[in-house]
Amino acid sequence: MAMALALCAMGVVAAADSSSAGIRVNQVGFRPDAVKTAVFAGTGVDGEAFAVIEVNSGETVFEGNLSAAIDNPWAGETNRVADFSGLTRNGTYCVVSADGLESPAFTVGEDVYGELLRSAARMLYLQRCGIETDGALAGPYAHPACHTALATVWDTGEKIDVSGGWHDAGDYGRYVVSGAKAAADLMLAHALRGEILDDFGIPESGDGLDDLLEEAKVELDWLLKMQAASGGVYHKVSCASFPAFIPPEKETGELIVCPVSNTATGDFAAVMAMASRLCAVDWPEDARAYLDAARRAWDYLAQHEGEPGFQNPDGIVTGEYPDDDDSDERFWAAAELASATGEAVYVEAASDLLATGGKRHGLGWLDVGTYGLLAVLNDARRDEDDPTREAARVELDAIEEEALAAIALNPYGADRTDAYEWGSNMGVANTAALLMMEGRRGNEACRRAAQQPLDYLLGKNATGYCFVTATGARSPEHPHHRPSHVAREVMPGMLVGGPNSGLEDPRAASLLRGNPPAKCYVDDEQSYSTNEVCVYWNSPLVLLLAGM
Ligand code: G3I
Ligand code: 9MR
Ligand code: ZN
Repeated sequence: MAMALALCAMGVVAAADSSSAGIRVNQVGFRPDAVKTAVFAGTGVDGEAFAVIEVNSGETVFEGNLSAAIDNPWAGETNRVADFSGLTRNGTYCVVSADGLESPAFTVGEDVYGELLRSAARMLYLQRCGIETDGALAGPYAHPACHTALATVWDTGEKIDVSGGWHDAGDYGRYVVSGAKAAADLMLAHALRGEILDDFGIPESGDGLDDLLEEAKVELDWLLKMQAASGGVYHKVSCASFPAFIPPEKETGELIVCPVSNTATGDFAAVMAMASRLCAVDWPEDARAYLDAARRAWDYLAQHEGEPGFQNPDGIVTGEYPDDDDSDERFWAAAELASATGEAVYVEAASDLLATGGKRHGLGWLDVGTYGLLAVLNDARRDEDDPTREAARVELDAIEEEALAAIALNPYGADRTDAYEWGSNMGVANTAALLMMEGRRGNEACRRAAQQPLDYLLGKNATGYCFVTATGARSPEHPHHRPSHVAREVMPGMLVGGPNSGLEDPRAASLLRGNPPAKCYVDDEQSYSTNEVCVYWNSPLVLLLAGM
């Protein structure tokens, strides 16, 4: 191991190429008490020795033996796991194999995720729309106020102000269901921390209030503008089609507000009810407005049962976020309104919707049932033996068991094997965040397991990429993201979509055909189905890191 030791000491990092053998590891690091593992891909033999080396001194700080081989057909690899959980001393290290391969460097320390949390949260600030972002805070991504013109409500002459919020992703559309998911994650992050974080480097930093909640409020205050007089909520606002790779203020085509949808209305009611609780102390007037808006959205839903999901109107080709099943959105809305008010109508609705047994899982833009379960379980008004609470507990236990089993099956620790959907990294981050939250509730198995999907996102995966930009030894440099393209410098702290075995864009189809599912990822600006970024992919990462 002498040779490897010398390289490691010089800070040389073996290329973690997806096509070749390598040692994959979380490229950020671990807290001292965490489970710490690296995965050897296509290298090593069963039981062979490996070492962990301190990068600066070259000192061997841990020695262990590889696990037996694990077949990983979903990555087209044979894997062996190197467990170095016994290493608890703070420092910067790399894992070295007997034949001289090295992993990227990582650190062990108490605050290993603090900087990443701030940069992942700051991405949301950099995605803000409708305001000028500050050169001193936003650097190369600063922009003048964008998308401030009045927008036309589809198929009417009506012009309304829907300025504000965040640009969704690599595009500049603003969509209610995805924005609500992102705001919910920030609110959950705010609610679970006992202390305030006030140093993200956003304009509100230093004002004594929690930046997590203040960033969520940016989206909430935009969402308020998306509610129609009927109480229903418009599905989205964007131009008719996606722009070229231009800065946001240069997208000056007509803004079109698309029709109300039930899924947008349900998500809106849920996050507004949530916000009414969390903002009551610091923004009492806003809190009242949020609750009033949530009630009106709920009343709209009550009068609009059984309607089809949103479809892009003729001529509109931006993000569709289609969803024909609004029962999970209704359940989440009822659960949050019950939690905010304790009123019988919402309490009963939540209980009925949970009992009707439809889709009661999901932390995405499409399926949101788990948010409803969390709302029930976090509802301080409910006793331990409240029947709805007990039913929610049973559902959540089943979701967790499934996640733990899936994680155990994949040597890389993602909660999936052969199916990598568009934005698969969001699913992985959601699972990690859920396990983290359950860990904080006292479930030790969940607490420990949350490390696995986090490691996956940060580099312990079949591609060898740390999937967060400007983080770790090897991260995406060419995301599908207009502001990064314009600045000629990748915006830091962005979680890319990750492997998508559906090969849903022409670039992915031409470059990745035949790849095993876990390797259907390419760091190419044109591959929007594997390499785009989104506010609602960053938000579960923020939630996860805030809780770790
Ligand atoms: O629901 C089916 C599921 O039943 C099936 O098993 C699975 C198989 O892969 O596919 C599921 O549908 C997928 C759906 O997402 C839900 O996961 C579709 O194939 C997939 O095409 C769809 O991708 C969405 C994509 O838009 C295209 O509609 C992504 O989730 C969504 O994040 C993405 O969102 C875009 C916006 O439209 C525009 N802004 C950027 C943003 C991110 O790329
Ligand atoms: O930039 C768009 C991205 O935000 C979307 O997620 C993606 C899928 O809807 O579409 C991208 O826009 C592309 C369009 O779909 C096809 N022509 C090229 C556009 C830019 O790459
Ligand atoms: Zn804008």
